[in-house]
Amino acid sequence: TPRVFSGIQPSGGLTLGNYLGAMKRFVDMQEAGTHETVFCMVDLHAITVWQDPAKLQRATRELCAGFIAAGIDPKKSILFNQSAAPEHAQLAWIFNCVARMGWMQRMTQWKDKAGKNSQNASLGLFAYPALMAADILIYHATHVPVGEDQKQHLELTRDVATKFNHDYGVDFFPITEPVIEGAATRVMSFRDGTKKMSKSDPSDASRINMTDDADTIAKKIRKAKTDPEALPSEAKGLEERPEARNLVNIYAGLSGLTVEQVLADVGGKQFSEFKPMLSDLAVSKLSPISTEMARLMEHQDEIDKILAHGASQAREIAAPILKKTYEIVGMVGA
Ligand code: AQP
Repeated sequence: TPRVFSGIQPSGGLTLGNYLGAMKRFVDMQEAGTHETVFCMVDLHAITVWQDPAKLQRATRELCAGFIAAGIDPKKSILFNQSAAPEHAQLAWIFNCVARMGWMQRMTQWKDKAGKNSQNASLGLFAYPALMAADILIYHATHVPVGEDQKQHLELTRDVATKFNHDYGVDFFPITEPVIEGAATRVMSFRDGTKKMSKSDPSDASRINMTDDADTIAKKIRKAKTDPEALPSEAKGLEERPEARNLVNIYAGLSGLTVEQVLADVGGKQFSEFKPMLSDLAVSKLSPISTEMARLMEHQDEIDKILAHGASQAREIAAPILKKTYEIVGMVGA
């Protein structure tokens, strides 16, 4: 069976962007049953920028709780944290030697996160996409569901696989397809419709956290930046209106309707009328998840057991692929 891999960083709490752009779609893929599904809390990626150790542990467990609360079933999907399967880091080293400096320098995430003082960024942040390629290719995953922001990294994953296969004269690593689908592949900040919603944005009002309560969700949506016009009745009318488009996309993502279907219903309404509708929908979809997350977080030992089991399942797939890679590369004792 073809295999799906995707990951989320435990670099803070989950946001609505992570949920709609990634997690909700992971659940759809698990339920479709057409692929073997492997989902990972990528803790090694998280430490490319400073993480307080105690907070990292908590965020990893909370992310695991989030996966389960959102509908990932550890009996149907492999669910684990990256560092518990050391094959990821081992393959990443090989890929560090395949990928080129110039490829990394072109990555917009590197440019955004390293900022002007890039000499002071970690070497790990620079090499991030090589580790991501390893995460995917250590499972020979063919499909990777992600948000729009990860598209460039997935192209690099394809470049790594192509160059490895070419350099060693093999047809070993698959050329992965990104799966970027749905109405909410790029959820934007509530304060700036041109910036993506992000867990590391210093402004809490810019995002909905999966752990926000109903009042907080309603308040953030009420205060979300908008323009003064009424909603259009066709998607075309959202083109020059990033904030309006964002809220409609979120509505579509949460309801499972298309943007056109949403606009057929709400076109002509003012935001004063649409925002409460969006709040009600968001609360009804997100509250059960946050309640379940909180319940699971009271059973840390169960979370740890699930993660340990997932890691052993993951390693069963990863170990032979790493062994074969070492053989191809010429490592004695592989
Ligand atoms: N705003 C978003 N809209 C749609 N999808 C999103 N994703 C993230 N933000 C949005 C998708 O979520 C998955 C996991 O992301 P990640 O945690 O690995 O890293 P990220 O993309 O860097 O997410 P954040 O929230 O912005 O984290 P920080 O602030 O730590 O960098 C990916 O599939 C991503 O596309």
